Amino acid sequence: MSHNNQKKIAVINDISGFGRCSIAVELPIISALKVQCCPLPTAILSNHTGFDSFYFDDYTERMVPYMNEWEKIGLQFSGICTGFLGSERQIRIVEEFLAKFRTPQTIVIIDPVMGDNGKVYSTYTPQMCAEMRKLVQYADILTPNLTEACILTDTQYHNNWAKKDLEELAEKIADKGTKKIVITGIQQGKYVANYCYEQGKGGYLVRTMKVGTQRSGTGDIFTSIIAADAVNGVDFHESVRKASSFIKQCILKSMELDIPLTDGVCFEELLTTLR
Ligand code: PXL
Repeated sequence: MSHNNQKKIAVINDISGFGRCSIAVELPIISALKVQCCPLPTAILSNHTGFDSFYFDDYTERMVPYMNEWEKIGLQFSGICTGFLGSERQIRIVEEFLAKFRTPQTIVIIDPVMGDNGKVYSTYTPQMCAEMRKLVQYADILTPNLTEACILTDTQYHNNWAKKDLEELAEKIADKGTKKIVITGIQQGKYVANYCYEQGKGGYLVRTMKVGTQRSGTGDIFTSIIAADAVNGVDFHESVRKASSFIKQCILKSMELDIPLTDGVCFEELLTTLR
């Protein structure tokens, strides 16, 4: 008998009580893909920061004693997945977590949550961006959106990317050692594209027909599917296609139910179709 007989992913992210993002979507999505999800909270929010007002309770000081207990129990993780981080100190704690729990078999998935639509999030300082640039060096898989890919590489954000420019952007990130990268949310006319880059295989685009408007939390759904699939040994290309198509279905359902953009997507309606 062992705590480690089933695959587990540690997710280091915030808990937002409303708005369907971070741990609130990672738990159900990763579980639906038959992997045990173990959350380490970074902050507790009443609702995400995309609302005009929110209550924010920083969890930084509690993270170390929390993860020390996991070490005492002897937990081992097939995957470690990081998302929204609230301070420089927190990014360094994530590095400590990796030092304690990462094994040669562990897949580290980093979603460098820093901004969107060409802008850095209001809670993100230049020092945090610098610290995040260090953290991404530990990633086996990195899932930045286009804004974050630009921040990570000091590249000017714009909306008109040729494939060879995307390749250059991904290669700059891959130079730091990341094996697989998917740059999400690239607007291409009627399509929204993801640029995928796999070391040894090169780059390719996965495009889906654009539906509705961008909604919060979709990046967290995307990364959860990529993370669970990675520890399940699913091919990266197939996993990116699956995640994009699932999100598209979720957006369509959210439009049908007339859900506000801030509230994320009503993935619950489709969760049983995910496999
Ligand atoms: O989905 C990214 C995200 C996660 N967590 C919090 C956020 C956001 C994006 O706004 O505010 C608290």
